[in-house]
Amino acid sequence: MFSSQRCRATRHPRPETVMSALQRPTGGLLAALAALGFVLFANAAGVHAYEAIAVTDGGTISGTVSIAGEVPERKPLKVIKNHEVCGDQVPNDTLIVGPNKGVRYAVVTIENISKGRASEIGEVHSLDNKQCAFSPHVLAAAVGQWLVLKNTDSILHTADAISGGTTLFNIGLWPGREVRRPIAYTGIVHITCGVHPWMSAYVVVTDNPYHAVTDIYGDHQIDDVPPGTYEVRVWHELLGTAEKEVRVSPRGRSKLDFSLAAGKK
Ligand SMILES: [Cu+2]
Repeated sequence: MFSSQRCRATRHPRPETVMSALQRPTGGLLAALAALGFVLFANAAGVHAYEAIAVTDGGTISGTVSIAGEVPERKPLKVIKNHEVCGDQVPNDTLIVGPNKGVRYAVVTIENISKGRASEIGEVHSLDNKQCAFSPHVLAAAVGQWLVLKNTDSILHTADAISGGTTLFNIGLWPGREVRRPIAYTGIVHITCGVHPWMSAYVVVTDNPYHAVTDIYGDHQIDDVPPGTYEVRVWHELLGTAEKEVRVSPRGRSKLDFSLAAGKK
């Protein structure tokens, strides 16, 4: 869902695909990590390499993701255990609609970008278990960064990651525990808690830094985009995906709005 057609085969790599990708010179470490269950997600970078360059005249893509038509009701999620910590219900983050029907937690990515600003290698993204919900509910990251799974609640949670039908890890998170995982592979990772079935989060991983998660207004912004024409995609866990072509001019600002229909997915 987050790669161009050309790269479709690498989107949710099967183990053998991963292994062939890991036969590159840098693959030894990744292969070892994968064998230990330490690698979050894989990108066959030899097939779809992203090249970091200096961007001096980049433009900005920004706009709003909104929901079309009637907004479906999303009831709070019912708590079925650990009421003493979780209460009787927790907020439903699967569809959050803000002012002017803006949609929170949609992820905007540039699909066909092969060159651009370097990602912040080593950047750490935190995914906390807080009041019986993952926080944040959705985050975007780039290959070469880290995911730190935390638990600030006083009860056991787990973080179980799956992508394209492949289990990436199952981690028991006792209170106060923090576990780091390298983000090595592109794709959409769904994370759930094995103890509390209502808990869910997504991590969208790209091989470049050009991604944005919408805020409560549905707003997104992607900066420092090299001039050119791009295919930009939005993804939302319930509203599905949409794509639009956008032209970015030197130091220009390209407006890009998406309207996603409820019930599409
Ligand atoms: Cu939990």
